[in-house]
Amino acid sequence: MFVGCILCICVKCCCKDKRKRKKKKKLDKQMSLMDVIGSSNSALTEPERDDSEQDSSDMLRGRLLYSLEYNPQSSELTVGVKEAAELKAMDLGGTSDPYVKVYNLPNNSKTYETQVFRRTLNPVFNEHFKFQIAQAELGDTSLVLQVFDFNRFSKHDIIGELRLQLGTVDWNHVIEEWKDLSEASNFEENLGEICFSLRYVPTANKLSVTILEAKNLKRMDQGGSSDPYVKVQLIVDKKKWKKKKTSVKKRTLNPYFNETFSFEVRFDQIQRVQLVVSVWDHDKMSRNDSIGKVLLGCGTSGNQLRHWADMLSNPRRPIAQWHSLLSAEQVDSTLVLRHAHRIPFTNKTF
Ligand SMILES: [Ca+2]
Ligand SMILES: [Ca+2]
Repeated sequence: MFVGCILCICVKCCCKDKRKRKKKKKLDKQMSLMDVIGSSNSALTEPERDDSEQDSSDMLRGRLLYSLEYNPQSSELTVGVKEAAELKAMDLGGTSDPYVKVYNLPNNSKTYETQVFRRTLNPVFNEHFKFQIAQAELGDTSLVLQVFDFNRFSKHDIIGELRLQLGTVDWNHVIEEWKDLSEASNFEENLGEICFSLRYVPTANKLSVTILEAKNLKRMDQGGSSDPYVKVQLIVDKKKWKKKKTSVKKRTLNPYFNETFSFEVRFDQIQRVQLVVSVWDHDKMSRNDSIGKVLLGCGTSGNQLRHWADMLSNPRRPIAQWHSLLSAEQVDSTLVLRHAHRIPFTNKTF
């Protein structure tokens, strides 16, 4: 079943991009091979290389050996980053300086990094990282392992990544396996996270949004920093409605705001409201750049929908939550494509 789920994920990811068709073929082949040999989750499986792919060198990013273990008593996920093999050479001279970044989505409250190994394509990391994740949240969590090439004087290059949906994992065994790295989806690049609280008071027709803080924001300026501020916007029936802004925090990637904005939203409107929280980099000399956005309200899903629903089911109480920022294009496409995806609530809530 685990193998089947992995196959589904792989097929889903790969179908998105025609260029990845070859890769899909290869993964299918590997998966069916694993099926045939009946490899269990606990077994150390080493996928066979497919010779037909040797000529398309840009597809080969290398592979990673990782382990996963979950302790439900302590709600602790232990991720082992063991070793990588045949990594793609990113530097002149045919080598790389690899390290691995580990975090989980959507609640990436913690990002770990391994040590950097200089000039090798086959690093042995043997490092373990622990995350606190409640058992009930495992199903919605994806673990991201990204292999980077360290560069002293320029931006680090991403070599490849693994995205593991923890909901499909059989936790009865310790998992340890090799997987081929995929091309990193820059669609979901790490833009940073934002924490804000929502409070709805139906009797006062008041929606309050408190922008608390942000962290690990993307560097937008030459000096390696950003000047962040946050815009809060309400949208009703696809029409932009009301907008407020925080102050600008100079030269920081981890700003603290604690600024509250209140909007008048009637009880009959709250089901049709969408809230866009966007983080911007202020620039004195040029147009301000968008760092990332979060969309809440009807038509959203996962973590965003949960926060909105928590607010609705706890009237008068401020509910704070962290969110990963998404790219502006990603959020705008959701806005256009949204359906009337109503949040279930009952009158007894109010
Ligand atoms: Ca390098
Ligand atoms: Ca700036």
